[in-house]
Amino acid sequence: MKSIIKFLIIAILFILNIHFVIAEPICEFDFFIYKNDTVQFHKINSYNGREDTNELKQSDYTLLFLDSANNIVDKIYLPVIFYVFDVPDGDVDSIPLSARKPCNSKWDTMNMLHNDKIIFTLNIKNLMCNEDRICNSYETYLTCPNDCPSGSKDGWCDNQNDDICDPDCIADTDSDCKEYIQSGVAKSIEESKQQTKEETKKSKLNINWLYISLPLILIFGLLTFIEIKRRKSHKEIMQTRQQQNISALRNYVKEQIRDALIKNNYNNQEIEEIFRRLE
Ligand SMILES: [Ca+2]
Ligand SMILES: [Ca+2]
Ligand SMILES: [Ca+2]
Repeated sequence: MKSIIKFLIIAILFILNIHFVIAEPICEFDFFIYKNDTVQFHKINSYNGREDTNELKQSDYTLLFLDSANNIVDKIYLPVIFYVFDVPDGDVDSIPLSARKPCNSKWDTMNMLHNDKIIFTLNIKNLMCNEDRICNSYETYLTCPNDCPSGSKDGWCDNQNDDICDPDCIADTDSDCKEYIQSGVAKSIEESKQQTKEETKKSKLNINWLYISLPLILIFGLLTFIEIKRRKSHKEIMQTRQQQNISALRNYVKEQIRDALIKNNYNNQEIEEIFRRLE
C-alpha cells in the first residue's frame, strides 16, 4: 500500500512538473549593440517557449522592463562582448544580441543600461499591445489577444479549434484550415465549372451570330459584284457608242469633202489620192 501511495505521489509530482514546464508565451527582443553605446532595435518575436534558466547573474549591460509607474517588473543581464571568434583578431565594433523573457502584460517601457547609464529606451507597450483593437506592429495572439483575437494574421499560428482558419497556420496544424482549404478547392472547382459554362455559352452565341451574319455578308458581296459588273458594262457600251459616233462623224465629213471635190471637177482617182494623203 505504501509503495502505491509513493508511486501516486511521484506520478502527481511528475504531472505537476510537466505542467510547470509547459511552454508559455516568450518575448524575444533583437538588437545590434555598438561599442560607442549606440543601440539599434531590430525586432520583437513572440512564441511559446520556456524561460531561460541560464541567465547571467551579473553584467555591465542590463535590460530593465518597467511598468507604467516606472517600477521594475523584469531585469535581464546581457552577455555583451565585442569579440567574434570567426573574425580575424576577433574584435568587432558591434554585435547582434537577443534577450528573451516570458511576456508580461505589465511591461510598458524597456530601458537598456550600460554601467547604470540608460543608452536605449523603447516603448514596448505601444509595440506589443497598445489595446486599440487593431492587430498591428509586433502584436500577436500571444501578447495581445484583445487586439489580435484567434485567427488574426499576426505571424503566429494560434491553432485554436474555433471554426476560424488562422492564415498563419498550414492545414496540418489548424484543423479549421483543412475545411477552409477543402471548401476553397470546392469553390474553385465550382467557379471553374461556372467559367466553362459561361465560355461555352459565349462560344454558342458567337457561332449563332456567325450563322446569321455569313449569308448577309455573302449577299452584300454578290450585290457589290453585280454592281461593279453593271458599271463596267455600261462604261464599255458608252465607249463603243462614242467610237461609233466619231466614226459616223468622220464618214459624214468625208462625204462632204468628196461632194465638194466633185463640184470642183476632181475625178475619183484624184479624190482617193487626196483621202489617202489625209489619212
Ligand atoms: Ca493594436
Ligand atoms: Ca495568427
Ligand atoms: Ca482556428
